[in-house]
Amino acid sequence: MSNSGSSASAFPDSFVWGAATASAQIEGGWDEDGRGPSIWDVFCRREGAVLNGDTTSVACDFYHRWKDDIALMRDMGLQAFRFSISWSRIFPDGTGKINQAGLDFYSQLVDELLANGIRPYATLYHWDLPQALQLKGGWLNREIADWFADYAETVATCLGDRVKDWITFNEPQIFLGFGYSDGTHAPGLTLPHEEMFHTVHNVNLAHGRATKKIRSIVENSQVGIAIATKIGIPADENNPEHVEAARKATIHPEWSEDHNTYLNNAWWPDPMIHGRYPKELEKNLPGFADQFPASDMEEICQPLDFFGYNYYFGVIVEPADNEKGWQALPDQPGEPRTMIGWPVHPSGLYWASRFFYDEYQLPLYIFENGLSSMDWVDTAGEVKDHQRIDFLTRYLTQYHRAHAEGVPLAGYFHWSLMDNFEWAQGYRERFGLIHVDYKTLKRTPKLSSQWYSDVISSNGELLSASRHELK
Ligand code: PNW
Repeated sequence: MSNSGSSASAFPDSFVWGAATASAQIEGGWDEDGRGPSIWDVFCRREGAVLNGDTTSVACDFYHRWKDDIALMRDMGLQAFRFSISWSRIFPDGTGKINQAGLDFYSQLVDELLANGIRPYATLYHWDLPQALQLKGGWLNREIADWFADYAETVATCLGDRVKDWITFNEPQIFLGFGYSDGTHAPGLTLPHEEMFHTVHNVNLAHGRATKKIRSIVENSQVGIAIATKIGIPADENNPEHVEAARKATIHPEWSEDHNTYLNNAWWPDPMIHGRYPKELEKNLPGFADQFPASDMEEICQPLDFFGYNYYFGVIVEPADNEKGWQALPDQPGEPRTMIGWPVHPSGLYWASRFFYDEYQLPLYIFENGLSSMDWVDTAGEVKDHQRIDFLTRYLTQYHRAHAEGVPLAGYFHWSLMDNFEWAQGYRERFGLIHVDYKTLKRTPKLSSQWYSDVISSNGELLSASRHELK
């Protein structure tokens, strides 16, 4: 297959290099300029909900420091910045009256990004639902599809002349699976499957209606999603049966009694892109999908421009003589793990890209990839995060492998631009290219940000210089 990059070791010419963040994780300013509370502002004040009682109140103070942070992005040579919009900054009550100061904040942010040559990618929903809407049932209430579409319309009308790249939802798997099923994320609910699938369906409907609005308002829009992933990685990649077992583990949902049911990839993209739910829904909740008007699926299934996914680690699998046709291999003693405890699985980026492209036939973006590491400012005043550089070298090399085999790759966004509020883990985990001292809010670009800058300016060619035994 052809390789459209300028050289065999580069990424495609049109490839976009960026870094990602989310409003609740970086902004702070939680009650400033008319903003209403989100479910995370409420949840983090609940005793025992977040490690050390950490809160979203100040976070990285991006709400006040965004200009300086954009200067750091420019110095790093970032081509794109993925940020999310805080719904309750725009609609303090979730619906109804618009808070102009909230719109102005994002409008100025976008202007400053563009003035610095950085392409804005806006995520409409990265988990911080207005608390006022939670009190009306949140994602359980079918009306949320219209609330979300109205919010999307307002934001697209304000920013759409300058923002062309739109992501409706970030990781429905996690905000529903953790937030509504196992209760470890906001709003902390533990609903049974019969109720959970209403939240699944309402997110899908909200996505469809918002996508239609964005397309009608924004000229030359690019719209898609960013899903979380559970990726099957073949134990023996030279064995085609292992590859097929891994494909099944990646594409077909598993059903279990707990929130793991929602970690599967297909519940959202199957209806959004194929216009149908996976057959496992009918099998486990017979008749569930029939209760909705047939027109729902037409609304959900809108043309999309890209398939975005976030990847951190996968599951190593082999074929098995069971109903699903595969089984996971046990953890290996002493296998590499990041600070948060996740294993290091670079080749999942290659397999995910292949499997998702085969299944959904859309150009791919990685909207998040990275690690939390044991980063601190050393006695020389620097953060020498060699492990991040090694981790990213391995993962990006596997992403490039998919490109070399002809899978259309649109871009890569590092998670995250800077250390930030890692949800229930509070500020303990550091995922950034830039270190943040939460006492002083001082930023220190880590060694990896210089390295990433060189990767970007060489369009990935730099990676091949250190490519050895990278699997
Ligand atoms: C993503 N898992 O969450 C989110 O999109 C980010 O906001 C977050 O900071 C980042 O990844 C790092 O956690 C995830 O358990 C949460 O596999 C949990 C999982 C994956 C992603």
